[in-house]
Parts: sequence; C-alpha cells; structure tokens
Amino acid sequence: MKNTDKLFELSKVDAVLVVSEKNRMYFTGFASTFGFLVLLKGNRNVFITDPRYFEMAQVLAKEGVDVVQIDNGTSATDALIEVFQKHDVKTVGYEDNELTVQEFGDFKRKLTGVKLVPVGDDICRVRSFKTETEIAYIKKAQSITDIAFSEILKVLKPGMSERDVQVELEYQMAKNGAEGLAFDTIIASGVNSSKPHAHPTDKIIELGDPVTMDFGARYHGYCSDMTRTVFVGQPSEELHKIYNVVLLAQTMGINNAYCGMAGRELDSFCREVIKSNGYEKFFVHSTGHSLGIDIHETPSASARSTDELQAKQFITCEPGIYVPGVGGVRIEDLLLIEEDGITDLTTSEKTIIII
Ligand SMILES: [Mn+2]
Repeated sequence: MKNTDKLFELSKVDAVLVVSEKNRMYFTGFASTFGFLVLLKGNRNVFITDPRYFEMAQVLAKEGVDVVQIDNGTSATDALIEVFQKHDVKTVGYEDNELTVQEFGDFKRKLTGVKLVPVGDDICRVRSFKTETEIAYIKKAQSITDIAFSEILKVLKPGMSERDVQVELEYQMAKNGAEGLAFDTIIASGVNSSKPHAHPTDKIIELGDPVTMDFGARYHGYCSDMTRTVFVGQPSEELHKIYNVVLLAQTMGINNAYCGMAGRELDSFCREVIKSNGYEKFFVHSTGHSLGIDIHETPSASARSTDELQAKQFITCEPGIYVPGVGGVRIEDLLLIEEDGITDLTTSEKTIIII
C-alpha cells in the first residue's frame, strides 16, 4: 500500500473512497477489476472485494489492510456504511474525475450519514510525485521503447505500410519486456505526418517520406512515451529545415528546463524557437505532459500551465511542426525532474536520421 499521509494533508477528509481501477491499482499496487478501497487517516485502510480477488488481497492483509469479502448476497454500499460507522467517518472524499454520473448518484443516495467531498485533484497531485519504485518502472518502460526504436531502424524501408511499422514496433516492445502498450501507437508517414495524432493506415511508405512514430510501452502498469520522425530517403528542403527547427526547439526546452519552473516556461522555451523561425501557427499542441499509470497526468507544460514542475515528477518535451500538404515533425523525450537537475530518459538519437 502507498502511504496516504500526503493525500489526507491535502484533502482534509476523514476517509477517501477509491473506486476506479487505476487509483485502486495506484494505492494497492495490483490490478483488480472489482473492489472498493477505503483509505483512512494514519494508513489504516480497508479493501472490500469479492471472492475473485480475496486471495490476492491477502497481500494487503499482510500489510495491515483490513480485507472485507462480500458475495452475491451482500451489497458493497452496506459494507461501506459499516466501515464508515466503525471508524466514525463523517466526510468521504470521492473521485469526481473518475466516477460516472450514475455511480456518483448511487453513492449519494445510498451512503447516508456521510458527506461526499470531491478529491480527484488531490489524488492526481499525490500521484504526480513518483516513488523510487515507480521511477524505476517508468525508466524500464522507456528503455524498452528506446530498444524498439533501434530495432525498427534496422527494418524500416520504402514499401512497408504504416501498419507494418506499427506491428513491428509493438512486437519489439513486447519482445523486450513490455506487458502492453502505453497508448495506441501513432505512425504517420508522408502527408499523413502533418496530422499530429494520425492512426496507422495501409498507406505505403515512399522514398522521401517523413515517418513519425509516437509510441510507448507499459511496464508494471506504468507508461513510457517517445516520438521520433525519421526520413526514408532524402527529405525535401523544407522538411529538412522543419526537422532542424523542431530539434533546436526541443533542445532549448530540455537544456533550459529546471526544477521548480512553471509548465508554461518549458512550453515557451520551445515555442519561442518555433515562432522565431516562422512556424508558430503550425505548432498546434502543448509542449508536454506527465505520465504514470495514465499516459497523460499532471503536471502539464502548455502555454497556460501554471503547474510547477517539481522533483520526482515527469514531463515530456515534445514540440512539433505540422504543415498540411508538406508534412510534419515531432521529437519527444521523457524527462525526470530532480532537485539537482533534469534527466533525459530517452536515449535514442535525435540528429536527423535518413534511412
Ligand atoms: Mn507524449
């Protein structure tokens, strides 16, 4: 179980009811499709589950978590009410950013005697600071991603389809230890590359095409994320220039990044380079985001982000330029912020690659 002191410091409630799979995974450290986790102050927690997870939940029992088993005959809300009464809980934090309107309505109607307080933002805040174990998982996920990239460079050639590239990249991630994907792989070649989040198609990669690959692995539930644009054959003069502008923008972002900066500062380090080269209106998304169990977590690095980027947080740095009819380039690295500086976890080559 994760330590929950920080969450109670932020949320000022008596208990937090965790219902979503990802937050249950975050706090308990294992995946389950059903269960109610009640966090209580002082790291005294209760896990309500059914027989499918009772055995797995014994891991939590060993850590001092109260494991309550319910079956078809008992209702989870009755079990919750019992827990709240037993521990004299008056205010219950709930995941306002995860519950459906129906789930919330149900809780509001059935959990009489307690006040429900939204704590979704507090949970996101707590999740944004990674433990050493989480950092190790994310580093491993990123190293799998880097290996897959080096493998794709060995086989990428004209005549392959975007789908072929997708399948090969995903195979290489699985082969090198990924348990799954962090998100749907993006492969965008030629004119498709001007669409930042294009899905892979049957389009055949032709000589001179840029190929943007945005992909990530999942390891122990944690995501990685990287993007490279490579060229299959000589790019046009304009695309060559665009590549160098994006690379310079990203380099400026990474080199100027520091612990304690605002998200919008990182964004502006990159955006200013793109602006001064005349491509401002073609940089259509923000510079970066954090990740963890989710591929997009707080903090973010957008033009308006006031999030402070602090030690033990991750942020991507991924400027891009997308010119319709010409093509696009994006370069994305994953950064770990620490007191004494920034570590770029993405080791793959960034100087222009022409296959
Ligand atoms: Mn990303």
